Amino acid sequence: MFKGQSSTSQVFPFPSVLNEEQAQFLQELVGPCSTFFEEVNDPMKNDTLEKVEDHTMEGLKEIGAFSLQVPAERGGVGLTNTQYARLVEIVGMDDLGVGITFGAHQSIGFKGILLFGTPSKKYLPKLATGENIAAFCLTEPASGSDAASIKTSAIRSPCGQYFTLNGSKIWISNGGLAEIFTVFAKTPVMDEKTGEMEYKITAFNVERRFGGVTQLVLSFFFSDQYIIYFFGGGFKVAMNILNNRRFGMAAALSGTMKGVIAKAVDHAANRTQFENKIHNYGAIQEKIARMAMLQVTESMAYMVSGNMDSGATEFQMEAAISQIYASEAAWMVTDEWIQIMGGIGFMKDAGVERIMRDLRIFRIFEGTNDILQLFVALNGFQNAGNHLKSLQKALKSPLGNDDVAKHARRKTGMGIGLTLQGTELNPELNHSGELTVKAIEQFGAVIEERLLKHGKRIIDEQFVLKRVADRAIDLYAMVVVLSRASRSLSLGHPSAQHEKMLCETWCTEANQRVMEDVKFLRSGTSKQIFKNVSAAVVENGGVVSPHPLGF
Ligand code: MYA
Repeated sequence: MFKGQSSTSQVFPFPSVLNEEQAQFLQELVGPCSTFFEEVNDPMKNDTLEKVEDHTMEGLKEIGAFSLQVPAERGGVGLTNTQYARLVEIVGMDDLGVGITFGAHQSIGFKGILLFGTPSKKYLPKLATGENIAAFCLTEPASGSDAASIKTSAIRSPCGQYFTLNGSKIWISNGGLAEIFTVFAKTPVMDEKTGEMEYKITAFNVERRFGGVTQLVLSFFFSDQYIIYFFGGGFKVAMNILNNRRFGMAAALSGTMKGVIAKAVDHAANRTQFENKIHNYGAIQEKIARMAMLQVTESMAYMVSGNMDSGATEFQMEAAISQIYASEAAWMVTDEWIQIMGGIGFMKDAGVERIMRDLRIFRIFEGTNDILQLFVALNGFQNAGNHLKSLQKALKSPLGNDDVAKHARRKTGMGIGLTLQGTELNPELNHSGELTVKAIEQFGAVIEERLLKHGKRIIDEQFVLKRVADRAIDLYAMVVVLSRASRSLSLGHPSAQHEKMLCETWCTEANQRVMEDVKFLRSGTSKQIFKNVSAAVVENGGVVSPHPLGF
């Protein structure tokens, strides 16, 4: 996309990765899992207690909910990413609070052990049964978004056998319950090139029983037999743990949205005002239709998990996109639910308030959406930048060079002949496919222009980066819903025409957003206004303009 090209092998056809046995196993789990959440879990009660009720925790452990992705031979349920996504949808529909408790345990708490640990039997059996709970300790009081700036130190003992960790970690989900911590700390490491000592991040497994854990402050003393991660490579370990689980957030939130939409529709179908059920009014209809369009989230979750199951290793951008999109969409859908319910929706007993409160953190934790937007945009620019280097070379001897010809055509707003023909795009969606490739071409053109203008300094252009990320999300969503709707049309699903409508509407609107932002990015004017206004407000310590009436 960032190169203005379409490379569709990972998105067409929509990944359907479960074999018969896996699909059957999943079916067997879905029923009991749904029943458990309907009959045992009480979200309101958990909320009042500010913890998951004990009997629910025990029940979750019994059904294996604490080891969903631990391989069966290591004591877990052994789910693929796609199977996991389906189950966490059920959790997200019922109670995000429970999702956070068991998500913090397995999707980040001990994910590092699963992904990078030696296959020892030391931790996993007890973590898999939920007898031991795990927590992920990265963030510190002075290190939030800037994760590489952590200060917690790990100093090796003179005998070389032990490490002492000192530092403070905050916002540790399950911090009070956990027995096993994945702790990120800086260790002095010799740089092989310069021969100088540098402080680099290493990930450590720490057990509470080592002692030295007080609230907020860690001070451990432990033997190095517990280090399982590459020395000095801990930053990437942290990032990869987060990359690996972002689709899970999208899946859980897709479940939340489905639950929310059902409740909003129930209200709209039964509430009468002005002598008519309110779902008959255009204003409500548009809200419901927009809520339904957010099935994009579901499609993204299964696209990313399917790609991961097929062995893709470079999915960090897609994973970040799915997290940003899902958390924004779920917030929007829930806000509209309140709006449809009116005053009743605002009251605690309606249950929306709890969901909204739980949802709010999803736009912040595991990387704020603002940081993830920068991540998506900068990665895309970096990728396009490598391509641009060869283009710049080619521009010096342009004759007969295909890339140069394409560059010239795009510059003048002409198409370069991108097409989704030849993929498994269903012909009924040809028009939406056209809108998508046109948007990709123009997006690629503007990326190239910005790179030529800013070069490496693009990193400082956050106004540009934010817009680029938003439009990259739109483009990815277009391709994903095209792929999903194509699959439904081709298989003759009963909902295929409905999915086609959603897809067409999404593609039309997303194309308009891309084209508008392409114009905006080319104009390059507004950012100075934002800078000036913000600088004045900050300097003034608040609103600058006096009261309009002078009092
Ligand atoms: S945990 C805390 C979450 N905290 C964060 O996410 C911190 C956000 N910050 C960052 O991600 C990084 O600091 C950023 C980079 C991105 C800003 N994948 O120079 P760099 C590589 C792979 O860009 P920086 C929490 O909230 C990069 O290519 N590689 O670094 C728990 C480069 O490599 P090289 C990556 O400018 C909440 C190198 O690293 C990635 O310092 C509880 C340096 O990069 C990446 N993503 O900052 C949740 N990023 O040197 C409960 C960078 O080779 C669970 N790199 O070029 C909830 C579950 C609910 C769901 C329910 C389920 C049931």
